[in-house]
Amino acid sequence: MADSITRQQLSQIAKFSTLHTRPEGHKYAYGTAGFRLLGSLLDSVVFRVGLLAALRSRKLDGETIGVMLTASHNPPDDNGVKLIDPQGEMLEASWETYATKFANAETDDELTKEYLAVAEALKINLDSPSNVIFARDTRASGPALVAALKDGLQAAAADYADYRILTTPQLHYIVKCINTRKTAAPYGDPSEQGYFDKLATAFKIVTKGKAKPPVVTVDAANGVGGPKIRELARCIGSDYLDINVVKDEIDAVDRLNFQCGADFVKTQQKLPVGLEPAPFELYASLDGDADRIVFYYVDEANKFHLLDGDKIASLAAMFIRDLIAVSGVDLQVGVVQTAYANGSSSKYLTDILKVPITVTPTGVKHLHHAAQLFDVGVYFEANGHGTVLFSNSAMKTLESFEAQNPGQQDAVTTLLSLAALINQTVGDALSDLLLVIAILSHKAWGPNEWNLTYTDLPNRLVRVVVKDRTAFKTEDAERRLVEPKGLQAHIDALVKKYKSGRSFVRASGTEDAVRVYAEAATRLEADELAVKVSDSLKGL
Ligand code: 16G
Ligand code: MG
Repeated sequence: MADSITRQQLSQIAKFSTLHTRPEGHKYAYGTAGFRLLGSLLDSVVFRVGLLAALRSRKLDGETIGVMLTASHNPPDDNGVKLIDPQGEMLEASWETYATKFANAETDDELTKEYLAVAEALKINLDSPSNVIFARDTRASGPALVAALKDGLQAAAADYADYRILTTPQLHYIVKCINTRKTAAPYGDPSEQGYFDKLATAFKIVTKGKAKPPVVTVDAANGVGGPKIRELARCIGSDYLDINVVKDEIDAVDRLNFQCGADFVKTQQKLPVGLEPAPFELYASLDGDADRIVFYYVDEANKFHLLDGDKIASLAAMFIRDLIAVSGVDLQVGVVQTAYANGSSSKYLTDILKVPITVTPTGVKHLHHAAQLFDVGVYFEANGHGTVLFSNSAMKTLESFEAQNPGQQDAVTTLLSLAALINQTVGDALSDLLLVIAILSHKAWGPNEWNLTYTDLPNRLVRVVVKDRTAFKTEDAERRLVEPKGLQAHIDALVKKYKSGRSFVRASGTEDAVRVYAEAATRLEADELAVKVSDSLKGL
């Protein structure tokens, strides 16, 4: 390692670090969603993430790494930061430990030591190129955190580019575009306009000659998704897409995710406050960084019906399965779910669509990796985060397929355009919105017809505070408890008493609590089962 370069970098890091001191006594952890907490506690963390991003790029021969500043669906005062790997995927898990170590280094001296230790352990040449790009959502704490990030990148001598305000999936897209630019399969133009154009072009091809898509009203959670959806709609044109955007006050910073947005609608199972829906029209809500979406509508009695991630996955799997059948290509579509997937959706996929299902633990990275094992892998968490992945070999099969008739050709063209329409890096509310609208247009369906594909079992989710959530150990993709001993047998006995009953308990990965999920044939029974299982945790 060139010693003078190393010394110079370490002294720069020490110097800049004094401008971004770590608040005393706070323990940071890089979790499934990166670092996420009050924006006012993140300055030193973001500075240090800049250092880590620089190292990560150097470790990967100068490939571009992304850094996204966002706290997604959290309240306005929170913020967060996460790293994006070169193919637009989430940071490799082994690096989460380094991120946590960097964030918790007590002194400047300890920080430079950690930096050097990682460089040495992974044989990283500190004199080699490093490329980082970053963006932020609309939160008030964003600009100051960008300044901290730039200091970190500068201290570590990385080249960087500021993409300003983007949705999280847009940044994932741009990272992948940059890193595939000179390969045989470039992902797209590495710019926001490139992103809009790619989606707009694909949407127009997929919906060509089909029924006029249903009008959709989108609640943008007063976040970054609002202006981006308008821009996207402008690129598509009003002849192809009829869209209203509401809850798009990005300047009213305290309204972000407040009484609206995907998380509010999904967890409260009700409309965003102030929305007055027309019966049987389609509505959707995004979260604060536009990587989640749920749909809904009201019927003639003004009853609310939620079309969540399970419903999106089922719709997409059905559509893609049918296209594959018509085209005659030899590809298999599969669906990845978690334990939270409604039992009716799993039954519909298995018994009616005859599509294979894999169940993984909660958390996007688990679903994403499992989906990569199918030719076409559909994954959605019930909360509305998800996408559809086309494997490289599936793309090759489709691209080289010689259709025997116009029907087959049509189906293959639609499948290829879907692969362009659907963000291949991460769940993307804008791309998922277009996917759903395109499918509804093909089927000439409104939200009610979509909802009728299967009926959700009533379900209840309960948060229970326990003495030690780490005492709750699970197996079988979190569906069964191994410890505390004996508890699973007790749950099994309770579940048996309910028609279509199912219940599981798992420790939350984001809060100090455990979660109880229960579903059963009727609302009353689902609630009762949830209460009984929760009661059995008393004293634990
Ligand atoms: C994180 C996960 C999300 C999961 C949630 C579960 C990512 C990017 N996010 O937000 O997928 O649904 O945790 O939270 O993986 P819980 O463990 O508290 O139930
Ligand atoms: Mg989000």
